[in-house]
Amino acid sequence: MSPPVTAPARDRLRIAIQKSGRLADPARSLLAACGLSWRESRDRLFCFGETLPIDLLLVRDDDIPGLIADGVCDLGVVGRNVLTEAGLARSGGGAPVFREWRSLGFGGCRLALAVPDAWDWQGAQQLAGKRIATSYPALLRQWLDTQGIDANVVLLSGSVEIAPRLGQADAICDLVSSGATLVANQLKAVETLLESEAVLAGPVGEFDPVRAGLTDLLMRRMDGALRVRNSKLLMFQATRGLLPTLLPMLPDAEEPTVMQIDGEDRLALQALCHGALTWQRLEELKRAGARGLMVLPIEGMLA
Ligand code: PRT
Ligand code: ZN
Repeated sequence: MSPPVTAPARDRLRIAIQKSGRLADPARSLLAACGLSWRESRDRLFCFGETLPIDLLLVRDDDIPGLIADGVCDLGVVGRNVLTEAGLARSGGGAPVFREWRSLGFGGCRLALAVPDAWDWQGAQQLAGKRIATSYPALLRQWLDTQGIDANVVLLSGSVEIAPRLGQADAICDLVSSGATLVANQLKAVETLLESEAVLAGPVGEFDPVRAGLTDLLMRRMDGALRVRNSKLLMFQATRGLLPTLLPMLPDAEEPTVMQIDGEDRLALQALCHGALTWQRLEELKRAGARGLMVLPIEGMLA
């Protein structure tokens, strides 16, 4: 029996992100918010980690699952749509190949089945014997199987939405975010196959101790960065009697820190708010008796 193949021990972690495209900037900003900084190679394909031994490889998003599966990269920021399609294609529906470490909250879209506006959609059985154009053949075949439908999958690498007008297909299965592309092509979404967003992905297997330690550190920082991304610290003063009115008005707030001032019932409060602290909300709080309202940005958080 041949020995198991394991990735060679490396003392640096390597993360693949999209070089350019929808996920490139948000992926970099998130990693920078985790305290990483890099020195870029001249060809702008490799970024050497300076603050931590965590390097970036800048590639096409479609290449990221393969780079992870082959052990060239340890982690990658990629759309769930791309990761799931590649996972199904590699595993044939068997044991999973990839692990989603975190959902990252950007790059949101859905993989949808769309048909011409003129169709009176009654359900999936209408697709029997029809041609469906897609760049996601494995996800589409899996969905068709669960529906018990025999249809022809037409593989296209781009411009899927014009396939029905060109007579290449009867329906399509493609990513939708605002829906404007479907409308422009006289199509309508009728089924959702997958809800997607950018994820931090890795292999299902374990890392060696050094990379496992770096991954743990990165996850802790990323959880903090994801948590505070849209959060603000609200500071204000109020009398104790007003708390039952004021606290429910705080947008998606954590339990506030309350400090007594003046030895009386006058309090200073600070609350971490995850919801939007609009001018309107601040004015409402002031009308309800809050004083000295101050909103502060949050740089980082470690639970
Ligand atoms: O060069 P590279 O291969 O790296 O980039 P790419 O052109 O393949 O990818 P890119 O940057 O377009 O998308 C990267 C990832 O962003 C995708 O894999 C998704 O996870 C995510 N994402 C989010 C989207 C969309 N929203 C999206 N709307 N990817 C593509 N679209 C396309 C869709 O294919 C369709 O053509 O936008 C059109 C529909 O948009 P609406 O707003 O009209 O519905
Ligand atoms: Zn791509």
